Formats: sequence, structure tokens, C-alpha cells
Amino acid sequence: MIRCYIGLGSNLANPLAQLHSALESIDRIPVTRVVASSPFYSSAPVGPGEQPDYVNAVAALDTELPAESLLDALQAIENDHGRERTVRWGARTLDLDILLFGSEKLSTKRLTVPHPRIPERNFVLVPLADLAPDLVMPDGTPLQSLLQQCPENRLHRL
Ligand code: A4P
Ligand code: MG
Repeated sequence: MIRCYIGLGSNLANPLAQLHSALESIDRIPVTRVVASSPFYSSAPVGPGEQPDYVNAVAALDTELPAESLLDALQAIENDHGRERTVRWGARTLDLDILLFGSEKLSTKRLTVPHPRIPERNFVLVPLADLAPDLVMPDGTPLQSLLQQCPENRLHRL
């Protein structure tokens, strides 16, 4: 059993419902259980172009799946949930990123873990710290020191 953390993001018209539904779907992945989910946050979009605000959260899972099988399952959920409104909002309506997979470091064609953009994203670090304030990254960096160094981006708890 491996403890992992998943970042959830949506900027659909009803991103709250999107995230609730995604959490239920994740809990139905074989040999996988959602053990905790963070509060939901509204966050300013990061990246190019005009986009609505995101709702972001982090979930803690226990799974017996290998990382790439977990990625397959998460991408299937993204497809199911993203399909409805892709025309309106563009390519992505639900993002499910594997932030951490136990204390493993993975670097394959499909998977980079820990997720490389964790340190620059307060919409990941803040909900991750809600779930696991004493977490230490696989390279030995405490989560709290990443939080202290993270760039500011508008974020508020819903
Ligand atoms: N991939 C590699 N490593 C991982 C991992 N650890 N977890 C690969 C998940 N996937 C991983 O991802 C593209 C490929 O990354 C996958 O096929 C997988 O093999 P994707 O989800 O299809 O594409 P994407 O999410 O559009 O691209 P990317 O670069 O992952 O975007 P990000 O970094 O996820 O950014 N602003 C706010 N406020 N909140 C957000 O949630 N999200 C994004 C998307 C931009 N701005 C945001 C937010
Ligand atoms: Mg992604």
C-alpha cells in the first residue's frame, strides 16, 4: 500500500461539482481508497491566455496500483469528466496530477514524480499542507520550506 497525493484542478463553469465527482470516481479505482481530501480553494489561473479561476484541491490516496496504472485510471477519469465542455473551455476541464507517489522518484516518458511544478504552485502546496503539514519531499525538502518560498498567487479557501 502506497500513500500518494493527487492534485485536482478544474475551471469548468461548475468546478466544485466537477471536483466532488472526480473524488467519487477516484475512490472507485480498484485497490485504491481516498483517505482524505483537502478543503477546496479558488485560485487565479496560472499560465497563458484568458481563463476562468480554478478550483483546486489535493486528495490523499492509498493504492496498491503501480504508478503508471494509477495514471491510466486518473486519465480515464479526466476523459470522462472533461468531455462534456471541452468545446467551451478548451482542452482541459479536469486536471488530475500525481503529486507524490510514496517517497518514490519517477522519471519515465509518461510520469515525472514528484510533480515538477509543486514548488511554484501555492494552489498545490497550501491544500497539500492542509492534509500533511509535516510532509517531507523525496529529496528531503520539508513541505513547509517550499511553502515559505512559493510565489504569491491569489488563492482563497471556499
Ligand atoms: N505527466 C507527467 N508527470 C505526471 C504526473 N506526475 N501526473 C504527463 C500526471 N501526469 C503526468 O498532462 C500531460 C502529460 O503529463 C500526461 O499525458 C502525463 O503522461 P495533461 O494533464 O494531459 O496536460 P496538462 O495538465 O494540460 O499539462 P500540464 O503541463 O501537466 O499542465 P499542468 O501543469 O497540470 O497545468 N492554474 C491554477 N490556478 N490551477 C490549476 O490547477 N492548472 C494548469 C495546468 C495551469 N494553470 C493552473 C492550473
Ligand atoms: Mg496535468
